[in-house]
Amino acid sequence: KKAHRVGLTGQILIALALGIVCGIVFHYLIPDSPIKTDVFVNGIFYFVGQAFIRLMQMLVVPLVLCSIVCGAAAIGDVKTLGKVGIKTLLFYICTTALAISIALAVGTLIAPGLGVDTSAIQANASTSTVATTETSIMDTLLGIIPKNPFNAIAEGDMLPVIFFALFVGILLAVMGSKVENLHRLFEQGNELMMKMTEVVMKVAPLGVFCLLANTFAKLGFDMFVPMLKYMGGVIGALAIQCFVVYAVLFVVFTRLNPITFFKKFGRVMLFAFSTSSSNATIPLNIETLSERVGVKRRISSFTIPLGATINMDGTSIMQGVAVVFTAQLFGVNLGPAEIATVIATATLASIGTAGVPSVGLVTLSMVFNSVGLPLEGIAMIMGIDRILDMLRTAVNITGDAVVTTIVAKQAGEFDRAVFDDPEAGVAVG
Ligand code: DAS
Repeated sequence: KKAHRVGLTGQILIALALGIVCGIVFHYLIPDSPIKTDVFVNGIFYFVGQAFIRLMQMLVVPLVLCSIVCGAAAIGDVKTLGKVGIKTLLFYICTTALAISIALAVGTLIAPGLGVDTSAIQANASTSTVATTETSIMDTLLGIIPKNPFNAIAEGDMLPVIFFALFVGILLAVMGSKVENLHRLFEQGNELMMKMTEVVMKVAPLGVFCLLANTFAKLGFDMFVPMLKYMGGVIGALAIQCFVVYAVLFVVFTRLNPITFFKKFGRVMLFAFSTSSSNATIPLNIETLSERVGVKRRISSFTIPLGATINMDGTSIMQGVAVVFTAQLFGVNLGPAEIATVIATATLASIGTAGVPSVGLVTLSMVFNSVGLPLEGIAMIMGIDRILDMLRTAVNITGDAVVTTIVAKQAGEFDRAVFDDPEAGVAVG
């Protein structure tokens, strides 16, 4: 399974490189002609690229609806863990809010999208719904409560859908056996949508190739610097979250040495990096925390699977930087209401979506829609997303493990001798 997954990642990375080379060749070496522009750049490349983006968009509403209902139902079970569960939830939500703030700050600081003439891409921007009306924060907050949830679902108006899904999920947990068939229905829907995401990602290499060939054929090398700055911004914010925020939280709340923790936990980060899947990393995460860090399974067996679904700090970092990058690229002004909407949508979306490869990209189109950002911005981001997905998944599961260690130590479910023993769990291999 792992070999297969790396295979898809490898294909996407090759498609990324070939797409850029092809776009550059078209831009600089092939003279303008109807064949070049109508058959290729605005023909095949544009069509296949947009078809791939629409496939990803098709997943958003059903995937987020089912996964947030299931995620909320899992939270609804938090009674079983009581105080520890509530504390875990608070840490998860605070670290995600911190992550987004860091991402928005880094994105604004590095300004990857400024100074690029994207008129060439915007020629097709007719499909983009750039935010025109300045919505007030009051209207934004009121808009979260749906007058008709089915209408919100039909229109893909995601904040009210998320609000309704959270409500349904928590009631499914509270009502228990009375609604077990409905609960099972959402769980099976969630399984189906995660499988559909996996299937759609199989055509990612073709989609990525065409998206990048189209973008670079239009913009040439002008697009290199913004793309590299975008990647630098995401990687920088991920590093701050992982090695500053988590290290500080670890020291403040456990009084233990964070370097010891990262040394023992490194193999889990590597596994998450290579699989791009938090879900796939759950077993190794729980085992490493138990055998090498000293966290009792009674705690981690609940907080790690929960974190893999509702705590995706790395994903929200990518989404925060991507929003700022695209707004800069297309000159969309994000007011306080838009920023609040982005933070709410990205946080709530990351609570819902399960940890499978590229799920952050699926919900990204939802975050863009919530503030009317043009989908052309996604084309650029989608091409290089696989590399960032590997890195942000490693950060996602590290956040889960740091919070779990803090909560376990404070609940007395922590074996200090294991943590202090450099040889602990090494034999486990
Ligand atoms: N790959 C997802 C995960 O497993 C993260 C993402 O797609 O953003 O956490």
